[in-house]
Amino acid sequence: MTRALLSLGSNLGDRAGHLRSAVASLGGSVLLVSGVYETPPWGDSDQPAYLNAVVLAEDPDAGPEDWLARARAAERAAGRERDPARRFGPRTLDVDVIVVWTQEGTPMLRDDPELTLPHPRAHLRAFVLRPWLDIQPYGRLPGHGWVTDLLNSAAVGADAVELRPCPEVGLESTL
Ligand code: PH2
Ligand code: MG
Ligand code: MG
Repeated sequence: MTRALLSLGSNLGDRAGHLRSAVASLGGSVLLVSGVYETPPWGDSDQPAYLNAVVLAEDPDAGPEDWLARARAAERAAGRERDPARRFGPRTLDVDVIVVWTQEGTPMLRDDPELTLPHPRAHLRAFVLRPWLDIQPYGRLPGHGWVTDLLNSAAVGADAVELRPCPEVGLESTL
């Protein structure tokens, strides 16, 4: 059994619909769904605002590579097209595997070009940390500490105030 924290992001097309489809595609493995936030684009400002959320999921059989495969399947289903020239460019759906824990709660590590765990930039991304705080008030990012402290750090705090909660999307009510 593993648990995975997955981040969802969309800034093209029916953004809320893409997030909803991603949660639906994860099916019965979904334990918790965060609120949705509209967030200014990070890394490449020349693109529309994103909707972001996170999901905590659990599966008796899935390992880290299975979570990655499920993330990619959800992206494909949303018609995701990868532009190799624009790593941080716009996308219909992005599903990133942020942390995977064993049954005992030990974070699993991966250092692979296809999958780095924990996600190497999660500690810098308010659009991952803020929704994560919604569902795990005592969440810890392995190697970086408490989610709540990271959100208050100088690097992330300025971005965190720019996030707009979107209760009208109601993603958490899809459970
Ligand atoms: N994803 C990116 C690049 N920039 N900015 C926001 N606000 N949210 C995202 O999910 C995001 C981004 C590439 O994965
Ligand atoms: Mg991403
Ligand atoms: Mg991604």
